[in-house]
Amino acid sequence: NPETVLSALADGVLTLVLNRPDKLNSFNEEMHLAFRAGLERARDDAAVRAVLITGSGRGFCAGQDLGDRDPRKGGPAPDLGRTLETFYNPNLRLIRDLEKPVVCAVNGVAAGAGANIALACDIVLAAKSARFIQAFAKIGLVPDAGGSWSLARILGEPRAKALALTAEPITAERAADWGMIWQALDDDALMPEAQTLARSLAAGPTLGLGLTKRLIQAAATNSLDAQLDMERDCQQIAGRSADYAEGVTAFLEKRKPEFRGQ
Ligand code: T3D
Repeated sequence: NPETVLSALADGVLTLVLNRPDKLNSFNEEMHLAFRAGLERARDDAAVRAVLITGSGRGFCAGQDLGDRDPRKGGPAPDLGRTLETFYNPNLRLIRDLEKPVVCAVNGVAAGAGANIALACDIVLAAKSARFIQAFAKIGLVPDAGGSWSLARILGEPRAKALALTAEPITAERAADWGMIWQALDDDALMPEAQTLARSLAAGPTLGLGLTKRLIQAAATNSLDAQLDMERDCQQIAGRSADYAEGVTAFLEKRKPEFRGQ
């Protein structure tokens, strides 16, 4: 069997490629676990300073492999609450909690949980030919993989409800116009741009970038007072980092900083 997630570390960037192209990279159990192993490596390996997630073939990810959910095979209805808790939710939490930037290059259709895994990443670039589909309503499910949370926060109720209730595809350009993603790019430009971005983030002040991610994510639920306290605490940590000392020294010496991620 080919590996369901290809993983390679270069220039501080751990690239994870969802790799079941004949099923539009939909998730089976093996792929969930391989994806988790990649995200855990990103968390645990200090040599990883940014992550780039993409898909192989013409799609990014079509969510859950519905072949594994075929009711015609008989047996009791699956406990999808359990499968979310066992397979999807740990991976979503790993992406959100990772104190390193996660770039997602959506190379083609992103449907169901595939769309929402993309939206959980920190910076999302998409090929202009890509589509985002909240496919759940087509099969009687509800948005998962954090989609009900992220869509409502990013888009507000009117657009979030319309996307989730109709399962209408939206283009990458519309997703960018609506603030769901950072940029829609010409198909040929997607991977070079995503790699350049990920490499530049990996060469950045990793500790400060991780704290920045933590702050922005906390802002949606914090009061201003709580957020000011949190900024104070994070800046205190960042201010003691070697990368801060290097950043200021490089500025004063009129040269490019060489951050080591510490
Ligand atoms: O179950 C749990 O644990 C709960 C969690 C659920 C999370 C979820 O993600 S639920 C939502 C599951 N996903 C979907 O409902 C999307 C299903 N796929 C589609 O609607 C379409 O494939 C797309 C709109 C994504 C793309 O359409 P198109 O026309 O570009 O491609 P296609 O021809 O439909 O698909 C190409 C192949 O991929 C095809 O196989 P074939 O006929 O060439 O052998 C198709 O069956 C396969 N494929 C696409 N999506 C899935 C899939 N196979 C299994 N599972 C899929 N999700």
